[in-house]
Amino acid sequence: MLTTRLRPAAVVAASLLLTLTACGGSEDDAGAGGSGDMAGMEMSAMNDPDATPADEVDGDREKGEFVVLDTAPPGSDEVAGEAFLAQDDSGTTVTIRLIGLEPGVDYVSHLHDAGCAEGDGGDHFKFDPDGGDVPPNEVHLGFTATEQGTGQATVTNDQRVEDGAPSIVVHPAEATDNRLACADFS
Ligand SMILES: [Cu+2]
Repeated sequence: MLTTRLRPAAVVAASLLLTLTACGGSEDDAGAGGSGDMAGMEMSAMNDPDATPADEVDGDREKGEFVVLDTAPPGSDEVAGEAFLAQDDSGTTVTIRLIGLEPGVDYVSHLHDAGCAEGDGGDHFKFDPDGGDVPPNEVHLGFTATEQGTGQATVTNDQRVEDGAPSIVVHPAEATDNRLACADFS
C-alpha cells in the first residue's frame, strides 16, 4: 500500500524544467527563514551556484523524479521536479530542480537514508552515523522559490555517499518535519 501514496510527477514538468537553468542564481537574499534548519546555517553550504550541476558531472550519475507525498501541505499538487546525484573522484554532487512551489518561500532538501516508499525516505543520510546533523556530515540543499514557483540548488561534498542515500526529500524551510516531495535515485 505504501507505493500507492506516491504519485508520478506531471510529465509536462520536463519541458518546464529545461528552462530552469537559465533563470537561477539571483535569489541570494533569502533572509532569515525562521527557526528551522536554515537558522544559523550558511546559505552557501546549501547552494553553490558556481558548482557544476550533478547532471553535468563526469562520473557515476543517478536521477530521480520528485513525487508529492501525502504529508505535503494542501495546494502542493503541482509540485514536480528532478534530482540528480553524481559521484566521482572529488566526491558527491547533488542538484535539484523543482516547479509548482509557493513563490518566495524558502525550501530545504536533504539526502535521506531510505527509499521514498520506506517511511517517506527514512532519516537524513549521514557520512558519520555518530556525527552531527549539519553539512558536511549531512547533505543539505536550500533555496528560495522564484516568483514563478521554480527552484533549484546544487551542492557538493568531498566525500562519496556511495549507495547510502537512495532518496532526497524536500521540505518547507519553516517546517522541516513536513515532507513535501521525495525522489528515489536510480
Ligand atoms: Cu529531509
